Amino acid sequence: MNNNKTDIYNELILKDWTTNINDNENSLVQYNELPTYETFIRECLLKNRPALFTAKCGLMNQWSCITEWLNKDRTEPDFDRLINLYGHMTVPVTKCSLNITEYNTDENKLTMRFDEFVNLWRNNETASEYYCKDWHLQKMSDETKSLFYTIPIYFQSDWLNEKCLAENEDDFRFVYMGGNGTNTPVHMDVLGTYSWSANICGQKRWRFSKPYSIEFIQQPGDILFVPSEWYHDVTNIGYTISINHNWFNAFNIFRIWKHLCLILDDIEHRIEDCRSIMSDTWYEHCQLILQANEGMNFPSLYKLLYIIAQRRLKENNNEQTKFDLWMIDKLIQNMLHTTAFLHACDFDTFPQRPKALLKQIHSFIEKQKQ
Ligand SMILES: O=C(O)CCC(=O)C(=O)O
Repeated sequence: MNNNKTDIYNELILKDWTTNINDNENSLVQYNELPTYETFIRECLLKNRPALFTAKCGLMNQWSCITEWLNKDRTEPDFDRLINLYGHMTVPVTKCSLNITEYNTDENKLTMRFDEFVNLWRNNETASEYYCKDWHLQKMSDETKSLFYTIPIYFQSDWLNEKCLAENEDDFRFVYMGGNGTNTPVHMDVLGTYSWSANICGQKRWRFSKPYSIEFIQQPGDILFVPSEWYHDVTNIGYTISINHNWFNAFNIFRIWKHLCLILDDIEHRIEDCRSIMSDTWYEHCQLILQANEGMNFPSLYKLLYIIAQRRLKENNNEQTKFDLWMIDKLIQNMLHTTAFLHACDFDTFPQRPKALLKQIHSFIEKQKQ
């Protein structure tokens, strides 16, 4: 079944699908069998609603990390094998303790050799403290050509990682390994992105707290879709391994843009008093702070849109290509009406000026109509 084929894109373009989706679905969709991609779009992406693909869907059945990383009965990590495979690598580790509830503070972050981490992990069965997280293992493994999982179709349209891989930059594809009680405090994902989290072993207790409270346990073999801008915290139960991506695409790109605009507003307020002394460079300075805080600013978001657009323009025309280009067009037009974008960006330094890119997209779309 090619469940990627769908007419929904034309329908959304015709309706001029508004990007202001209200998060008014307060429950988790549970899939025990595979929905079509179109069903997932309608039930989750358009409604910004969380979904759990349970192990019954079999999305992870063929993943080699299950056979490579777990013991024979697939209940726990095969610690020795993991050390054999990755023991020499340096990994990011967070020291979890009950009195640190703030998300992503530097004071509890460290790095260590992976074999050192595994020994701490395996010897603290009941009360683990060290959580190996945000490990870019897939990117490192790409170099040795060993792919240990495949991305389910529902999450394949991913502009963020597509751009990072095309530009050979740090990506947003992570492996997490931790013991009982290790946790990630309440947060919203970086830039307001979506995430998906596939549980390889152990259990994870998820709590969504905003905009709605939902609590549930993710079992091994379950994959969770986390919508944009939903606050959540996660606690591991037992020896837990998971794979997780942050991502965005045509369905939440306006949320990313609005998120950047909101953070910029805040930055502008905070350094308003320097405005008169900095005059010309004040807008640029705000963008520098935005980039430092969020890992993205207006010029770098534009560059991402340019890269995705150029890749789509080279593709065979299909409905999804057209939809992606249509959304990029909408967003760039919106950016061109934003004062800070016009003031802070030197279009001469861009790989292509925004108006020229819009023209190229329009002529591609017109050509397809003929
Ligand atoms: O698994 C974790 O500890 C955190 C994962 C998470 O926050 C996410 O996938 O958005």
